[in-house]
Amino acid sequence: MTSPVIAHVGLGANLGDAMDTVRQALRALDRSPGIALQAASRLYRTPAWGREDQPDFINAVARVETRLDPRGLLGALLAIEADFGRHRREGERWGPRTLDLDLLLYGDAVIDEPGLRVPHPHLHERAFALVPLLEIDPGARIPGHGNARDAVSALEMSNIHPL
Ligand code: PH2
Ligand code: MG
Ligand code: MG
Repeated sequence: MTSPVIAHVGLGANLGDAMDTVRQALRALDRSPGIALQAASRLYRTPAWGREDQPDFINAVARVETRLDPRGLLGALLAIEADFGRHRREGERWGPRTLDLDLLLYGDAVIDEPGLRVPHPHLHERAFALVPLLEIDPGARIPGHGNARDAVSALEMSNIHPL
């Protein structure tokens, strides 16, 4: 436990009823001890990034206030993923998932530890995360990369559709 910090969480799903899953996951985040939901973006339909042979994703970004330290917050995110029936398997990198919760930003912290990298190492190159992030926080900064607004301007955004 620490004094309250603002963190941003990316939500993604592309198996089952992905819209319902993301909406329920936002509520689950807010109910999770030590985490208060401050703002949530709209839901977006986005083409799969990294591995294109899979269904479109539903993505959103949440701003939370948390008293958990980064490890504690990550643990809470993994627990919510598991509650939604996500089973991690070998070799599933960038593959389809019932629910993915990614720690995108934790205040202005820069962390590079096994299993915990903040800012999320791909945030600055993913329009599916940057567009919803900018919707709720137009001035967002990515430590080590500058303004989120500048990062997104280099990316294809025309296929990121709010629902
Ligand atoms: N997540 C990935 C890999 N590719 N593509 C989109 N559009 N949205 C995602 O959330 C996503 C992805 C790995 O977590
Ligand atoms: Mg992810
Ligand atoms: Mg993840």
